Amino acid sequence: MKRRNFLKNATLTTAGLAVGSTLASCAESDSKEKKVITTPQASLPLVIATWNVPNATAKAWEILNNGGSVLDALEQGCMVEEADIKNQSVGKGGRPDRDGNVTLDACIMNKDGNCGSVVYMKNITHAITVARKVMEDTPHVMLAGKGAEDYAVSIGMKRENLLTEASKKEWKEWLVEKEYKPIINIENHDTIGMLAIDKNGDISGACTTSGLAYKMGGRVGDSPIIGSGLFVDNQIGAAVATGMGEEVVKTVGSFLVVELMRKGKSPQEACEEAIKRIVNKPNSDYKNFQVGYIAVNKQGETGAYSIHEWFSMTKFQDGKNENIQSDFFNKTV
Ligand code: SD4
Repeated sequence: MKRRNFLKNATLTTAGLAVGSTLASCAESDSKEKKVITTPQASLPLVIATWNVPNATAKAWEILNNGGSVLDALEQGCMVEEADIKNQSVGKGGRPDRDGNVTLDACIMNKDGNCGSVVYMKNITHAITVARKVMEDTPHVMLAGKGAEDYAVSIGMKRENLLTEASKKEWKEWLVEKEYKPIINIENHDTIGMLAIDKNGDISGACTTSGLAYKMGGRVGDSPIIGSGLFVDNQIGAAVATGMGEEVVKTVGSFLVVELMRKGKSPQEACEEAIKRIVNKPNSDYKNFQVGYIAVNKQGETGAYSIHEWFSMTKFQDGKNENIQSDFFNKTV
C-alpha cells in the first residue's frame, strides 16, 4: 500500500471524462504514419487532499460528480474539516496561539488564476468561505485580522468562540512548560489543502488551517499565501503544502512545484524536488520539522512527498477514497 500505490499514476478509466489520452497526433510528411503521444488517462472528477480527510474529499467529489462547481466542491469539502472540532488544526477547535487566540488562515485559487485569502482571522469558523468571497466579491486578494472578521460578519457569517474546551485544556498544559518546539509538526498537523479537477478537466485548489499550535500572536504561515501554501495553473497543474509554513514560504513551495511540472516533471518528481530544495539549503534544520506537498497535473497524475514519514494524501476518484501514505526524504531517522 505504501510506496507502490503512492508512486503509481492515476491510470484508471471509468465513469467521467478521461483527459490527456492523446496529447498530440502528428502526421508525418507523407501522412502514411501517425505518431501518437499518449499520457495516462485519469477518471474525472478527481479530488486530492493533504492528510487523512475522507469525509472532506468525499463531500467535494460528490458535488463535482453531480455537476456542481469546483469552487463549491472545494469550499464545502474544506468546511467539513473546519466544522469538525476533533480536527485541532483547522477551523473551530483549532489549537490557539500562545495567548489563547485561535487565528485562522485560508486561501482559494481558481482555474482563471484568481484567488482570495484571509490571514489571522478570529471568531469565524469557515475561513475558506471568507477567502472565496474575498476572491469573488472584493477588489482585493487578501484580508487580514479584524478587517477579515468584520467582512465575514458583513456578509452574514456569525461570530463564534473557536476555542473548544479540549484545545483550551491542552493550551493550559502547554503554558506550564512554555517551550515552543513544533518538532516535525507533531503538535499540529492536518491542515487541509485540497486540489480538484472537475469533469471538464479544469483545476482549482484551496487550503485552510489554524496554523501552528502555540505560535506567536500575529504569526501567519504559508497556508493563505498564494504561491507558498497553494498554487494553481490550469494549463499545468496545482500544488498545496502542509507542515512548517516558514520553510514553505522561504522556498515559495507550491509555485515551485507547479513550475517544475511546467518544465516536464511529473507531480511526484516535482514534489520531491521541492522538498529537496528545503533539505539541501545550507544549514537546513530539516530533521526538526516536517513539510509535505501534494500535486496534480493537467493529465490527472498525482504525487505527494514529505521530509519525514507520517504524511499522507487522501484521493477520491471513481467513487472511492484512498488514503495513500507518502514517500518521504528522511528515511534514516
Ligand atoms: C502553517 N502550514 O501554518 C501550516 C501548518 C500546517 O498541518 O500545515 N499544519 O505553517
